[in-house]
Amino acid sequence: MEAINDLLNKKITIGVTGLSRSGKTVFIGALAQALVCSDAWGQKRGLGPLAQFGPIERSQFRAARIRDDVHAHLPQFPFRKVRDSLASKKSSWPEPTEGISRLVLDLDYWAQGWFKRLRTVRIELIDYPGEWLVDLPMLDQKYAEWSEKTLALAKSEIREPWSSDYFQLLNELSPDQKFDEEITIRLADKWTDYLQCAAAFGLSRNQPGRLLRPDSLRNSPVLRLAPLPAEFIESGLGKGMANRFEEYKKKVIRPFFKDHFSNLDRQIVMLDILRVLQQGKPVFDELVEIFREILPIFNYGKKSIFSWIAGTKITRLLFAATKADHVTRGDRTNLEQMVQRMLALVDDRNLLRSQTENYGVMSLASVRATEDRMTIDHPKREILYGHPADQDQAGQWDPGGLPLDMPPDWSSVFFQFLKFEPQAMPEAISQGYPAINLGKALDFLIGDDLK
Ligand SMILES: Nc1nc2c(ncn2[C@@H]2O[C@H](COP(=O)(O)OP(=O)(O)OP(=O)(O)O)[C@@H](O)[C@H]2O)c(=O)[nH]1
Ligand SMILES: [Mg+2]
Repeated sequence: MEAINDLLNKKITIGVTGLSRSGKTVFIGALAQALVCSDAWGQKRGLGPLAQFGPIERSQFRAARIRDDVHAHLPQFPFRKVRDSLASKKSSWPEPTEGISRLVLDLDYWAQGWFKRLRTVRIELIDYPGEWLVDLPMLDQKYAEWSEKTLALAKSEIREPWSSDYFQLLNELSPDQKFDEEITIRLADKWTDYLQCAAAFGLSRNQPGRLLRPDSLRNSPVLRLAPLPAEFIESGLGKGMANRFEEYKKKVIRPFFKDHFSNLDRQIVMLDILRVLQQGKPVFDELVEIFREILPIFNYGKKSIFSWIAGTKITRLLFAATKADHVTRGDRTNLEQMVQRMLALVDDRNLLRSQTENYGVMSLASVRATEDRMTIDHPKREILYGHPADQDQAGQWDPGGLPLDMPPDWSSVFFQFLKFEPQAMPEAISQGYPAINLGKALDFLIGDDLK
């Protein structure tokens, strides 16, 4: 009977992406825990981690179940590990994850109508690295052109300290170098080291993205790829690398968009805009640039210049400004507006804004690590109470205010990004974690499907 129901039930695939450390794992872990524990909040409307999720507010939601048996042959999102680290006595943030993983949940709800009917919607949450999306512009380029652009970027003031070893290695090679796997391995390794440093600083234009997040392709020859200067392009090495570049497009980038991205029905993009602000102008500028390059892919496959790749099915696209518990309450609306304005800056062809029903921006804290407080002294100010990772204990902190201009006036930005430890959450195992806008985000993504 379950097998028949499985066939009949509606299925929604939700992509969860964002650059490394943007909050994908915490989001999926917190959302699944909140759904599984939703009965704890059944009688308390407007409260709990899923407040503002329509089906709960309307008392239509019944229960959620994790389905370990569906896609049992594919890597599963480490739900239990994430829960155990956050909900243990001494809670801690979950470990970084790599590559793609999924979590399937069945959501039971009472459908509206003349008589009460119990229905099920299956959601599949897919965690995949935003670094893979960054490869999209490579599809339109030839190896020589890509090399030229990528090396110019590597020489920029901010990136140059990390790329100098790579240029040093190039200096040791002759422009008529033969193709040799030993050399491609050394080049790709050095290029990867450089990309890792740039990514750790928060820079986002890191290609090829799979070198940072290889997942199942780790150690495969197709990833022995790095850019070469113009004088190498006609050499054996240059021709071999150009072939590898085409192979990378054919075997890595295209299959990702065709077989995976094209199957997503909804998409949430996690944006750690606070960290970007903290890191300053070069990091902000790169984020804007990369968004400009990849945004057309989200144009729901209609008039997208990339619709030939797959034609995406994505009908709802949410940009979430994560870690919203790092700013004071009054600044959370500013946080959303910052992302709105950044997207407006990028979306000059109005691809997104012409479809406002289907696209949204929200500030989000999937697991809230701070509390909102006011100072005792006059004039009273909003501040945060929490435990920064580099302090012995919890206390009150003023993170400063968010800039209101877009692009920000960098000379007057005063915002301090403190990394907070999660609070001890003994009730989380049965009630989920405290959150900001988690239910609202879920409502935007699937609220209308549970009516
Ligand atoms: N205060 C707070 N911190 C958060 C929140 N979400 C994520 N973080 C912080 O951001 C870090 C990264 O979060 P993850 O969810 O692991 O990020 P990710 O996108 O899965 O990162 P990768 O697995 O490296 O790709 C966490 O270890 C926390 O320090 C949140 O809602 N509130
Ligand atoms: Mg992760």
